[in-house]
Amino acid sequence: MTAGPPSSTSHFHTSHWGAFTPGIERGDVTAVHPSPFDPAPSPLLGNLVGSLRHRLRIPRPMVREGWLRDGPGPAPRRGDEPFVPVGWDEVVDRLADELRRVYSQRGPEAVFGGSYGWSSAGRFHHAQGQVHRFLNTLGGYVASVNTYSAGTSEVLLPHVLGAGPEILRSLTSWPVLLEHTELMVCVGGVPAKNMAVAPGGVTAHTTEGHLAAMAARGTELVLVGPDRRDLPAEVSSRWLPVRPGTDAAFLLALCHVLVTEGLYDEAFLATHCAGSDQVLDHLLGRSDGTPKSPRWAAELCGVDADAITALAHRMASRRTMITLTFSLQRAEFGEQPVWAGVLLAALLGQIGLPGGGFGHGYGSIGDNGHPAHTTTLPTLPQGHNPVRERIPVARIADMLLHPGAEYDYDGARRRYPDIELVYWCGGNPFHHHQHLARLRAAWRRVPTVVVHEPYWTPAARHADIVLPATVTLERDDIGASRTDTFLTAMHAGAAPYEQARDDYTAFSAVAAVLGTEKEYTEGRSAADWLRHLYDGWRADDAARPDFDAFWAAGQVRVPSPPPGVLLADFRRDPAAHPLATPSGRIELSSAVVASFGYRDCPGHPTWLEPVEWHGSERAGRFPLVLLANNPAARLHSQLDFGEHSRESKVAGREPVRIHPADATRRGLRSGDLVRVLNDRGACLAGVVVDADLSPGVVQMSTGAWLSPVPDVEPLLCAAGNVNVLTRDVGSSRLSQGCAGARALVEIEKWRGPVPAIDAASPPETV
Ligand code: PGD
Repeated sequence: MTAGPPSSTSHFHTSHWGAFTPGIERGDVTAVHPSPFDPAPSPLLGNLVGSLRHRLRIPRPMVREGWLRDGPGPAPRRGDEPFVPVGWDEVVDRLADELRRVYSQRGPEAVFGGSYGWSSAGRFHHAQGQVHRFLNTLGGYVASVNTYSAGTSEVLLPHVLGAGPEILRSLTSWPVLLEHTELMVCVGGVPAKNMAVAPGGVTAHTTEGHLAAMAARGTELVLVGPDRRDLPAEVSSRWLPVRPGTDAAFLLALCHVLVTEGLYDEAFLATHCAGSDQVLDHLLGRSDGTPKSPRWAAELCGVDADAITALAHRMASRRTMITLTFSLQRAEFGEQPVWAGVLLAALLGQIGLPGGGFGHGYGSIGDNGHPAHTTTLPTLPQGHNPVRERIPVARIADMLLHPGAEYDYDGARRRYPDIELVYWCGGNPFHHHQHLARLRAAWRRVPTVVVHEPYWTPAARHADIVLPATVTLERDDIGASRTDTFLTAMHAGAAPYEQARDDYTAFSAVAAVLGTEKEYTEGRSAADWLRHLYDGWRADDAARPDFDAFWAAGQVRVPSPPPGVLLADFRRDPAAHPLATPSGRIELSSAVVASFGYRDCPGHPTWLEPVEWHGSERAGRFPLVLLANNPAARLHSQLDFGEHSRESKVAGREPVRIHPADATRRGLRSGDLVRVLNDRGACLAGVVVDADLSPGVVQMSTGAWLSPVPDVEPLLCAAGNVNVLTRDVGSSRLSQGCAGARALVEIEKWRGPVPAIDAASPPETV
């Protein structure tokens, strides 16, 4: 990244991690100049340098050799076979033939088009929007619901608060926290690394500034979690290192103190909550004989009982915000800490007051805590999908492995569809999914896999038909997000690499062969669509500049809505503003959830012993709890080859952080190459000894590109993809969310010959 003024030839652009103007020479990015409006530009911008002409770009359409030879069918070597370069005309015809075959023989219920992924910023060339629109014109597809980010809460919170994602988008704003919050208890921290990123872009990164200002003003910030780095040391005043997976026990014990010492707000429970009796019985041990006292919790979570009691006293005596990160729910029984956090906030009686109550996702993503615009952003219409079948997003491997099998989801009994063709555009399942050996086996059962990608990611390598996509700097687009203060004219800065085409052009060509072009394009070119989408947005407010003025100016400012307080209206008048729960109130226990009879998600917050934690039998073999969380040096797996991401590697691999005592016990030093393993797989990693972690806990980020070492079982990844180690189970039968945040592992020094990272070079072509 370069500071200072951009060159005169460059135009504005934006990314999920910030707005910038690129310096481009000979078709590639040589420098990135952050937006002058950004007080804290993200170093992730540095990954863009050299990314347009990188050797991992896909130069032309490719078809897997075996698919070309044998046609569609299960492929035990998919992901290991060479590719054959073909021309656009040929690939379009072959793809159209295959789509025709599948739609006519098996119907749209046999096409999986969920195609989860962040792809790039830009409202029109939004890869998921494009693929969904395209498949809808063919008759529809099996979709996915919920996200890998917050899928567990997205299903739980409607039962508790009457809304899921909407609630997460209207958290109390940072300026309100700054003014009113006296104590902020950050369960899972407020990790700075995640705040650089927001879907659609953040022109001004302000969150870290807000945290620093809160600390300077005297707000007490307490980190509850096993990794000291999850709340910047400069701002946090206290660290309570709970054991991973035990947050629900810790939170219930705080509730226990409030109840047994009469420090809770009985009136708030009576006027704003439902189901208090059942949950109080549980807290006091009247229903199961075990009071959820600090002493009970201390045994489980490792935090001293007196420290828990003292924290409860402080919370009850001042304006307190309880924040809960998304990582808490990206785990087995992930509903419980979130529900327990809401219960704790309800007992304190500060929900809906400025600076009090709870927040979910501060620090999990850059735009949480910033008020969202109320107008609709320019959005490509996706058409109508007549297929009702949808899977919870993180159940993809189950679906492919067990067609026709039944599963539970949010009170319903469902059946997995039988998939003949997977279409992926703008995501990397071999990054975002868990237990990658299992996903690989599942993926190889599908007769045809189609992927659009700019780069030879693991997802592209595991496809049959690969269409080379442009990257965002190679096309014009409009950048906007629900909280960004600017709409950005994303000017193309370079010609498409080799034969790469944008997703819209690729889909239009296939649609032309299939006779659906008119429905797909509506007769518009990409440039026409930009103007059309912008004009639709402008129609909301006549004061907005016309398209040409916007395009020439590069950005138009979008005023932020005023700061808000979560559930303020409901607090003020619960009868006039009831929640969309059966009672109209906050459901501290839910008769609906209880009626499902799920042992892994009972009707009120409960601590449930995870299968993988320090206390489980399995810890005898794999004694370290691995935190598998989002990376600081890139967005997910994007541009892992970029400069900034590469600089973060240790011994050329993804770093693994380990406490000094655990390192000494294993004879490890910083810089050593190690194997991180369990019985699902293993990966190589570079050691970083770090006292900022609790003993017994190690941390590795997601996003290193899967690079299987040939002929090694179970799967060994040479690059350090942490999802070879995580468990592929739903968080519970209620939400079936992603449970990839933690796993039990062991670490040992790597003594053999050092395997090459195949993912760092393109696959073989013939
Ligand atoms: P990305 O790396 O962003 O990851 O998973 P996701 O699949 O979103 O993938 C986006 C892909 O789109 C990249 O390969 C990029 O090259 C491609 N792309 C970019 N622009 C275009 C374009 O214009 N067209 C096309 N066709 N492709 C394009 C993220 C997911 O991972 C998320 S959101 C979360 S929160 C989860 N987090 C965790 C976690 O904490 N722990 C574990 N163990 N696992 C996780 N997985 C989840």
